[in-house]
Amino acid sequence: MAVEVCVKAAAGAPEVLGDCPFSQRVLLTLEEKKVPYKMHLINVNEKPQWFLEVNPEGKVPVIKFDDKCIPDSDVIVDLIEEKYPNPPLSPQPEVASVGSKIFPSFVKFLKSKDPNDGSEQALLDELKALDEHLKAHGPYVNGENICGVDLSLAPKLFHLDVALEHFKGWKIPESLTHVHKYMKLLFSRESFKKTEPSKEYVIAGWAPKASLKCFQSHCFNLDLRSKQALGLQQKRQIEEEEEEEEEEEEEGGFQG
Ligand SMILES: N[C@@H](CCC(=O)N[C@@H](CS)C(=O)NCC(=O)O)C(=O)O
Repeated sequence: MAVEVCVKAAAGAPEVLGDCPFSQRVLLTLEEKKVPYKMHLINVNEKPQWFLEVNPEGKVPVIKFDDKCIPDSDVIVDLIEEKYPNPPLSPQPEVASVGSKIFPSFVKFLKSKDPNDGSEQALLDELKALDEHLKAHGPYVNGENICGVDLSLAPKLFHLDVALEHFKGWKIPESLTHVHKYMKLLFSRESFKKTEPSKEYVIAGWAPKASLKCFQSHCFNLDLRSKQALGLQQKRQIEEEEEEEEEEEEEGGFQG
C-alpha cells in the first residue's frame, strides 16, 4: 500500500503542489528511495477538518505510517530511513549540520528593511562556508552520493534563489562557483523536477514576509481567487511572524 503524505497546496490553487520546503524535502526523500506515495494537497488557509483531527497542530508535512499520522519533516525523514533503508540517505554525522544556517539567514535578509543590519553579510558568510565545504568534499555535501542534508537544502536554496531575486534583485555571487554547480546538480535531478513548486507560488508564499510594496505589485498580476487567498495568507503570516518574533526574543534564535 502506498504511503500517504500531506503536503502544502499552492496559495489560491488548492489542486496544485505548493511552496513548502519541508513538504518538498519529504517528497524528495520518497522519490530518491522510489517509495510509492499518495499525496494529499492541504490548503493551509482553509485546513480540512479531517486534517486537523489527525494533526491538531495543523502544519504540513504529515505522513501516515501504520495508521499513525506523523508531522515534522525531521521526524518523517528519519522514519522513512528506518522503513526504507535503500538507498541510504543518512548523512555522516560530521556533515549533518552543513548549510543549516542558510535558511534562517535567508529569511532574516528577506525580511530586513535595513541594508546595514548585517543580514546580507550573514547570509553571504553561510553561503561561502557551504561553497568551501563543497569545494573540499563535493559534489554533494557527503561526497559522491546524495544524502538527506542535500534533500533538506535543495528546496531551501530554491526558495532563496527565487525569492531574493524577485524581492531584492539579489543573486548568489558568481564567485561561489561550487554553490552554483551544486544547485544545478540538485535542481536537475528527476526527484527535484517531479516535486518542484512553480516559482510563482514560491514568490506568492514569501510575499507577506518581504516588503508590502513588492507584495502589492506582485498581487497586481494575480487573478481574484489568488488575491483573496493571498490576502488571507498575508494576514495569517503577519500574525505568525509577530508570534515568531516574540518567541525569538524569548528563545534568542530563529527556528526554520
Ligand atoms: N518544522 C516543521 C515546519 C513545518 C512548517 O512550518 N510548515 C508550514 C508550511 S511551509 C505550515 O504548515 N504552515 C501552516 C500553518 O502553520 O498553519 C517541519 O520541518 O516539518
